[in-house]
Amino acid sequence: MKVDYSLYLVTDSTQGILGDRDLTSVVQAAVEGGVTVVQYRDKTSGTAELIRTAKKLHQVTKAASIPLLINDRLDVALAMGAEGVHIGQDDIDLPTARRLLGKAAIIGVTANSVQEAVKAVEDGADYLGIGTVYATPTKEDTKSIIGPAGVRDILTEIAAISDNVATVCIGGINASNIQRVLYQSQSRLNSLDGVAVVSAIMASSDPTGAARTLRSLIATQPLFATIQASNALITNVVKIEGPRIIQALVTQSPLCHNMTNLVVQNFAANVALAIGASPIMSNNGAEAADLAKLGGSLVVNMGTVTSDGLSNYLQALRAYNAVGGPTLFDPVGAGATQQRRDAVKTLMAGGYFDVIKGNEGEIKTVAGMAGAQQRGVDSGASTLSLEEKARLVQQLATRERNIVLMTGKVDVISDGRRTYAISNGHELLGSITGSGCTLGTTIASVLAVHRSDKLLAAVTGILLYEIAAEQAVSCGNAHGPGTFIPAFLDRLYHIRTVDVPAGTGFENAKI
Ligand code: 3NM
Ligand code: MG
Repeated sequence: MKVDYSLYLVTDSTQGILGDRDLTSVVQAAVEGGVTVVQYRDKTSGTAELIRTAKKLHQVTKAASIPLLINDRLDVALAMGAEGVHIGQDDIDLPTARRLLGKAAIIGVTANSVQEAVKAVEDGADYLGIGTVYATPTKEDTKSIIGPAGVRDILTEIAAISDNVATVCIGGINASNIQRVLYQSQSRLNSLDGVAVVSAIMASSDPTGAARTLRSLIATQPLFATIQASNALITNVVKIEGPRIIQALVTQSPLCHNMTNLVVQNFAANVALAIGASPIMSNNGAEAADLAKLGGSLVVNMGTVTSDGLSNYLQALRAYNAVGGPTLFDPVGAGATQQRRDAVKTLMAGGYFDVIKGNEGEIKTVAGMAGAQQRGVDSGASTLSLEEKARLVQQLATRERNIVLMTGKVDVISDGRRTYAISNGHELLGSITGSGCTLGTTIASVLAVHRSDKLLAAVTGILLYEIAAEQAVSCGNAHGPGTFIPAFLDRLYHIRTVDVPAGTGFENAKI
């Protein structure tokens, strides 16, 4: 039997989710919405009741020609003739289950780690339920939260040993994250066959509509997905294309929505104006959905985190993700406190960032490196060689399937395939406040007008910014931090008024 695993519904055994609704009619409604597999999972009912309910569910699934699988209870599956079972790591072992149920039965296994996955595949599992992706109130005794990157590690490993085991992921998946999880978990060799959910359908007051929405989200690419991952070399391309992209920035004047800290709000708005973008400084998540529709980009600068701020960031991030608006994350001082480390995790689990930009300490924290304790929001002493930086940045970009920029005397940027070091800029940028934050504003502004190759857009933003800093000093108007700021803003402003590409200074790109 060829099974379509794309939308796999697991029923819930607690009364909480179901309320006073009848299980069979909720499943019936979900099947009408396009669920492709049903697993009957019931940890509380007695055996006779389990068999009775399973028979009723089987009527529903048979009518729709989709399989019904029973969680854990082979006896129930055998008694009522289900198409198969799902077994957890603490349930009966797979070889025994296979011997009892026969070759034709569908047998799925929960896998929490690469080891569990490999073992299940070697033992002949038909599919794997990979999780827990995100913490979920539906199952509180989950072993470890592995995120989309953990799912991808498993997919990568099993691709080497089998090309016919199916895979679904489970845990905290819903309409707000399903596309991103599918996108970020995709490995070079394979991708998930589907997604398993409990509450996203079972807890909905409209299970048909919920299933239909999930099906259509599964069938389409998220809007933030790069249309085609580019392999174009940027080194020379950016010297010609960069100035053209800056021209587009000036012509289109895209909105650049900044959720940033009080210290840099004014400076960031001035930088955005100087380069031709239209800044809005708003930390209010409630208006993000309206702003996201205006076609611009979002900067989330975690300058000062409060729980209130965090939910505003999440609301905005989801709004921009929903319309495919470019998003940039500046995890300011990420490693300084536990609160900030938690905020990083919450934000990255809550939405997709096209670019993560930070100094060495911040990027180490985001990558989850041990010992990344920061003292303040400054990066502290550098401990990595350029080669180590490049490897870390490349790995993090691969993990998140986005672009990662580590700023410093030499900036290192990667989209996971292409990694570059850029050594433009001036040391006076290190003597003024907000220079890192406003680089984020600049990159996000460029991304708003150039999305087909986001790495090219980000490198263009860096060069625009850093070459302007060099010119501010070389034209003789900057004598220290005080005079540097106006001279820098003037150069940023000037760069858009010159002939393209001559006069932009992009020929001085050190990439
Ligand atoms: N198994 P929801 S997580 C049944 O990690 C189950 O193996 C999990 O529920 C695992 O879609 C889970 O409501 C519950 O988050 C998933
Ligand atoms: Mg189990």
